[in-house]
Amino acid sequence: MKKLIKADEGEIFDIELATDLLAENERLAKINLELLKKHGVKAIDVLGSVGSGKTSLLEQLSQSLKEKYHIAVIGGDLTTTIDTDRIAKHGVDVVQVNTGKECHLDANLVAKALKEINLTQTDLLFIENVGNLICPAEFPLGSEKRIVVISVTEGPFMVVKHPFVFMEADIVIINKIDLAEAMDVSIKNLEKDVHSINPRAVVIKTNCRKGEGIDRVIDALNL
Ligand SMILES: Nc1nc2c(ncn2[C@@H]2O[C@H](COP(=O)(O)OP(=O)(O)OP(=O)(O)O)[C@@H](O)[C@H]2O)c(=O)[nH]1
Ligand SMILES: [Mg+2]
Repeated sequence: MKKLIKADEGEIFDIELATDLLAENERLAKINLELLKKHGVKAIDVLGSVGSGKTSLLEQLSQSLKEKYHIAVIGGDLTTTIDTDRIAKHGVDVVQVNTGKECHLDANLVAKALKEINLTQTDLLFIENVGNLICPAEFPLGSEKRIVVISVTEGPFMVVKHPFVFMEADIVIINKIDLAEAMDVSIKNLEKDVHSINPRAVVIKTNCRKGEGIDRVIDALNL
């Protein structure tokens, strides 16, 4: 026998506090966006599940774009500085935000991080969120564009199981294409799943370890 329980909107824990929290986050995200615009900084969110290749993508983008733009990266991670240490090696500015137990960045944390960045001399800001396809979707940070990174090693149902994060994506990266055959995952089907949720999303296949497909990401960002 198979049973399904669906929570109704507003049920149990979905109380006013949550609504207020999301509204307050949205208000702060707008302030971040204004501040970034005022300084001419183009900000791009990078979301994706754990280990999908977010930091590898940012290493590739930093390496390719650092001569043309002054780049800053905010890295969200529960407790470590591993990712921002990797990115800093490419000669760009980094700010690590440790969220402790929180599974996502929020606009308030990003506002704090922005205070640590010289916005006047920054052209491009990438924000790597905590690895997670669920919570970050609900918390805008003040960016202009959203990249979602998935990889074939997460299996064939990654997209259909997490529709919300894909609805707001401008670019969806299907990473680790070198492992698709070994994982027996159809890249074509993943792409179809993305477009059935969000027809306007640009889908790009990459191998972020080797730099394959990075040029297309740069084109899609109009950089
Ligand atoms: N084979 C292969 N490995 C990759 C590719 N991209 C990233 N990796 C590897 O996958 C692992 C995780 O990559 P990261 O870039 O750290 O992933 P992440 O999404 O930043 O991970 P978290 O921040 O921990 O969620 C690393 O060992 C990378 O070298 C790829 O295209 N192909
Ligand atoms: Mg990372």
